[in-house]
Amino acid sequence: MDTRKELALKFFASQIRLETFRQVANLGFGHLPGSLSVADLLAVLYGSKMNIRPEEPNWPERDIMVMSKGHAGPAVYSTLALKGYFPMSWLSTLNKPGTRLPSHCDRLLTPGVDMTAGSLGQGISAGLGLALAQKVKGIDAKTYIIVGDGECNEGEVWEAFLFAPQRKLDNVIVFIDRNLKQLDGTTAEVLALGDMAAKLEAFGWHTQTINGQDVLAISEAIDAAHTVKDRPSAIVMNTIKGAGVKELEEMEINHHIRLSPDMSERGMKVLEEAHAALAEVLRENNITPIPTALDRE
Ligand SMILES: Cc1ncc(C[n+]2csc(CCOP(=O)(O)OP(=O)(O)O)c2C)c(N)n1
Ligand SMILES: [Mg+2]
Repeated sequence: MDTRKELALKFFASQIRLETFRQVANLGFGHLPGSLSVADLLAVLYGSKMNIRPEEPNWPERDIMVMSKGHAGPAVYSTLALKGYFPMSWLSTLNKPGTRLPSHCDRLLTPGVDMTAGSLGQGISAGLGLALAQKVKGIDAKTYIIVGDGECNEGEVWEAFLFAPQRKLDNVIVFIDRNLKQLDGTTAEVLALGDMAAKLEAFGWHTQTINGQDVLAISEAIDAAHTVKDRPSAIVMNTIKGAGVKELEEMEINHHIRLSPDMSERGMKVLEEAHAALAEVLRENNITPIPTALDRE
């Protein structure tokens, strides 16, 4: 991938961060840090990899994305709104009565959400079922599944880790968001996972370990995974819970947070400045941003 594409993806990721922060700040509380750690991955998937039709969310031949750590809904909604699945104005309804954007992803409520999740462990299993269905139906498409590291404490996840190699699901990439934190502590304290890549390798997966905040590394790892035949791929992404907003990154317990008006203002300022700086780099280098719904507003 050339530098120009990388910068366009960085810009898209920063837009996703900004809209994600805005949604949660508007509500006043939510799973913001765990949403920010996957912003770069969502930017790469929806900005350059996935074969999708936002105007036809249920197109049978689409690539599928399952946010198994369903509490990262706000990051998914920002991405989907920017891609044009539904109006940007829905973002201000996050988790409010009557909303179509609940705190956790729900496929029956939100256009573009391929699988309901929130009860940790279930999304990966359901996602592998969707990937198997693609194979059975002869659909040449991919399934991307995003799993939390704390989520990997669920036994069901390990059942899924056994299932995918057995079925040779080479249309699947599972991303492990290795931000080292759980709900009320570090993953090491709660139930240590050890070397996830080595464990998955032993289970028969093709594995890679990357910096999950680096759009170039993410893009290259996905391309490498797509060359693998007859076995599923896992990408362990070393990430930071709260990535992009130092104040959130540095909070010790930062799973579900309450945002004071001051914190909201400080966070928005940081993200807006970062976004404006990237916009300037794009302008100076005559780089076309990834098209989003904001272009039409
Ligand atoms: C089956 C189940 N048990 C417990 C919870 C409560 N819970 C919600 S998020 C969370 C921690 C998840 O940690 P991780 O997967 O690492 O998420 P991230 O750090 O990416 O936010 C827990 C225990 C749940 N949603 N589902
Ligand atoms: Mg975690």
